[in-house]
Amino acid sequence: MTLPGARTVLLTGFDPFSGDTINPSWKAVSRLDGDTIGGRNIVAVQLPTTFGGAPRALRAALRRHVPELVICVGQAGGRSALSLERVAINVNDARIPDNAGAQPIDTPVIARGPAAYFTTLPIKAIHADLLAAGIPSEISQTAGTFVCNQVFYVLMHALAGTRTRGGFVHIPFLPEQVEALPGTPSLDLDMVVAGLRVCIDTVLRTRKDRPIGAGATH
Ligand code: PCA
Repeated sequence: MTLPGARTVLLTGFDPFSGDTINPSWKAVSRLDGDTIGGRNIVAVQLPTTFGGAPRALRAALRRHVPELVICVGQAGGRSALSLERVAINVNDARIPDNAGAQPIDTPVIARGPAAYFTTLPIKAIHADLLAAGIPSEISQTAGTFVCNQVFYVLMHALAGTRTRGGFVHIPFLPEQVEALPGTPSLDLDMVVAGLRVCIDTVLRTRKDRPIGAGATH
């Protein structure tokens, strides 16, 4: 149920890429479309997994929904937890072609933009709340150099200097994607959706992040 006049939380997910037929990021965020969390309306928008199309679609969604909070979500096959991204970097370096066949190598996301942007989500508080809820979570120091990092960078560039908070969460494969990939981790869709609810709820309740150690030595 949408609340008339309530503020909006924008979630984005991607279409399938790299020959896959599903993308868990869209499956998860579309489940939350139309829900209310913390008195906010949740809107889910799908972005194409293309360097050319994703920034345009994201900017259009920001203009249309004027959100208070934005969480972009993408698949990170091989990871085993909700992966809370700390930093977006100003480089595209595609290991595989995107869905339009583009494969940029060492190009800036935004010419003359800063080298990087930090998330403005309280990722340590989210991490603690996810673990307390029994949902696997990790802090990630890199969102890669493919379309997800690009979208994360474009998001933070668009939000810079505004009061709207935003960030990026990578999620594992779903169990059905790893049936033929023994040893590859996966996470149930229900668990991912529950985790995204925790992310939103924690952001809305947290102004200043908690100083919880969750760094990496490499
Ligand atoms: N994951 C890719 C792009 C789309 C997606 O879901 C990435 O991590 O860049």
